[in-house]
Amino acid sequence: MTSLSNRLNQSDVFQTKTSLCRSAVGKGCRRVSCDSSGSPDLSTDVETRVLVINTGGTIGMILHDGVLSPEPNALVKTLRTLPILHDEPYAQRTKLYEYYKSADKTLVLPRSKLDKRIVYTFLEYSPLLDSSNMTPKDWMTIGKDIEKYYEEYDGFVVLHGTDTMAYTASALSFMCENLGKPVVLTGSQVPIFEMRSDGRDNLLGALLIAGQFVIPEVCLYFHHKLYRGNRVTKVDSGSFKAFASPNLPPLANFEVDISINWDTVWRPSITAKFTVNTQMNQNVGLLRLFPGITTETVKAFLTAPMDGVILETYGSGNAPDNRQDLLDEIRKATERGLIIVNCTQCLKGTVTISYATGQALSKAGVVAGFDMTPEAALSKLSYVLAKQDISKEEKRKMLSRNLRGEMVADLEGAKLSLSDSRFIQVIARSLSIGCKEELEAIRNALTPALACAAAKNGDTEALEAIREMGTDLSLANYDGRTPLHIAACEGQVKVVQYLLSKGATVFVKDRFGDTPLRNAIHLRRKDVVELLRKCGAHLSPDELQDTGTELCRLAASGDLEGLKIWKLAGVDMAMPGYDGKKPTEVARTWKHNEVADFLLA
Ligand code: ASN
Repeated sequence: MTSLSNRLNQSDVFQTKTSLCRSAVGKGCRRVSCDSSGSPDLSTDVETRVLVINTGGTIGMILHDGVLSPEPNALVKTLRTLPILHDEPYAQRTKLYEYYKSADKTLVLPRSKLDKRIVYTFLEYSPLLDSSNMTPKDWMTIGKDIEKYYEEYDGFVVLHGTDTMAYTASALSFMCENLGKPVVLTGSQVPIFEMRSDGRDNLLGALLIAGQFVIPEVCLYFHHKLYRGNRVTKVDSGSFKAFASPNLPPLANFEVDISINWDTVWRPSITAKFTVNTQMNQNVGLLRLFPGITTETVKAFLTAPMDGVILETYGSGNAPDNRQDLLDEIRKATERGLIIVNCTQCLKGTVTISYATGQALSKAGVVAGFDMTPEAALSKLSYVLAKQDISKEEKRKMLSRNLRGEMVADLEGAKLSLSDSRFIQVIARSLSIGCKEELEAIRNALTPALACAAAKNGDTEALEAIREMGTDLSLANYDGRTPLHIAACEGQVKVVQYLLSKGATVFVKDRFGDTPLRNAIHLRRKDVVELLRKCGAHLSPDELQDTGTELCRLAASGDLEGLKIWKLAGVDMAMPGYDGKKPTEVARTWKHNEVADFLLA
């Protein structure tokens, strides 16, 4: 690793490297080594990058004539003056602004407990919106920006008003298909410019998540808790604790320590690249039942252009079964092809068919929405209905399936509990351990090491047994290396395939800053590189730092096979080396014409 002082002395090398890092909302990431006085190599800060998309909301509002409204270009200026949210001495010492070329939009947090430096860059929308003014078009803009900058950042924070944040979070969770990085929505109840504001804490928490933990979900961070985005609802307009997630415990709690509930983190179970699907059907609506609702109201609501309706019912999904008029309207609508999803009006709980009143709706063709929030149900309906290539019946099936952890369907939840695991029981017995917390502690201590060993040996059966204990197969060992790192190094293709199909994250970096893809490239595991790429793996800007030089080295030695692997990994083969020369030029100089032709092709 190059020390900062070395790098600064070699200004030409520095220039070459900065050319990797483009302007405004830009590319690039560094590893910087220096202590607070600027001496080299006493400690190492790994920088991670977060893109902060500012859409508006109270967090950046200012009082004008007695009312709050969003203030353009104010947030970054204020944050720059707050040491807890920006370390200006570090920025100066490490020439941060020269490196990222976006001085006016880039800030850096003080070093975190995990020795990370989170460098964050703002992308501010214009106009900034109160979230009450937001529409699906704004969700699409956010989704598209996440897609556009996906490879340049380790995570994303979306600053948003609280009023409709639960809708945006739900919609983004469906739009983002095969998400592999954290997207964290946050905002505040009081503007960040005021003395007593929750905005500073909320922004800091969201940045710490997005910059340090590979939680591949659209989440919402508020008042010391990280929630799954499609599980939240705004419950209090006058409290800092504005959100609740009634049917799912938080993904993380920020107390003295940050504790992540890894078992709850949602992971996609198919191997495909990240994409953003912005097609949403807007002919959807929410109809809340109430005693005495008239047939005319129901009929009017269920007519064209409506394509789908969330019916908010009583208790565990009940509607009056003594109102044949209502049930007839509902049945006629579903027979016409309208999709109706049953969600409960209760804040907590699920739709079941334990009552005759609930069964009446399912007989009328209504799909059970189980424990979805109305916000999640509405955006899921909008997302599913917009799909062009599937039939009505498939859409109905899709709606009753869990797509992004938005619900627990009745047949799910068959997961083995920790106490069902024979393996853990044997260990627990020999250690005379009985209580749940102690069992969990053993599991957490043992399983990462066991899973890594199984990955090395190509033992997918053992991995499956470990997974059945309820263990997250993305957990890392003492070196921050996950089973996927190990399998990638060893070229265990079957294991890689298995892990990816179980949602193992491709973006986790070990303590040397390396992803499984980087490991596979170095050890020339062609099949593994291919598989990882299929899942959307890419080298981070940090990992790409010295790639040009590596390509030139391979070109100089005529190592065609080595170069092919880098190409397979999606790397730009024209990246210059430390001296600005491109690999093709180097290959020609050394008369490796076949290599030069390959590089040009
Ligand atoms: N009206 C604001 C908004 O949703 C409320 C807030 O952010 N606290 O934009």
